Amino acid sequence: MRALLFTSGSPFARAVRIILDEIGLDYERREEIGTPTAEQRAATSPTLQVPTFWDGDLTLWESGIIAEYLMSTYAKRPSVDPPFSMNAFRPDALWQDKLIFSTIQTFGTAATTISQMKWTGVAIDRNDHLARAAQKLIHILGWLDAQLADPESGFQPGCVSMQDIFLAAHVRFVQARPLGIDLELGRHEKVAALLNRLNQRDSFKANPIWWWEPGIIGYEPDGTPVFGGDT
Ligand SMILES: N[C@@H](CCC(=O)N[C@@H](CS)C(=O)NCC(=O)O)C(=O)O
Repeated sequence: MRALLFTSGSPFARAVRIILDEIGLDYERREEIGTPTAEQRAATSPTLQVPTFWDGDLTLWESGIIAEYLMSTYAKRPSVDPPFSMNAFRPDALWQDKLIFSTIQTFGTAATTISQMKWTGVAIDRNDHLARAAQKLIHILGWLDAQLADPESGFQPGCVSMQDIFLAAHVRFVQARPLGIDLELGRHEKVAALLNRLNQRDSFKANPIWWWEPGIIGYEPDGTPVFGGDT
């Protein structure tokens, strides 16, 4: 049994779904609609977060761990140009790749914290820590842009890396919500070019991120939001 628990909007889970497609693995999609109780979430992970992944007897949470597991366990790579990397972290650039990945995950944590706080009543302009988190996003993007060799390369030149995929998932998450954050992608041309290329891949098209704001309860097949409920 292979299965993934996720919410439609989670950028961490979206990156894992894209990686599952890049590797060509079938899995049961356990998509969560609505907000489960803490006890319900605790049944699948002590962090109370998604994604959680099951593969046979193994249960994993933390999206980076799931991605690393998938890449090191499954060697199959469908032929796509450029190919999906064989390595989560290249042996000859181990610490560089790890540092870039951790920094990208810090970007994702800052972005999802801003989002969760906004929908629970605290916007960026009302809280100094959230304002700092928004500044962090811009600084991280600037640093990541400087790590890319040129506008044609990702973080592992010659292939698509998990670093590329997670960054794209996090940036597109910020852009798909009314958070009041301008990521100034025009100032980060190498990142912008990378994200535009990734948008063309089948794995990204099969796992789209759609606009979300309070009141949206679902989507038409083309991504048009369906409004309902009382929020
Ligand atoms: N470090 C975790 C972060 C996952 C995460 O933040 N998931 C969010 C959805 S995007 C979540 O489940 N939030 C609910 C909560 O934190 O209570 C990972 O990489 O999997």
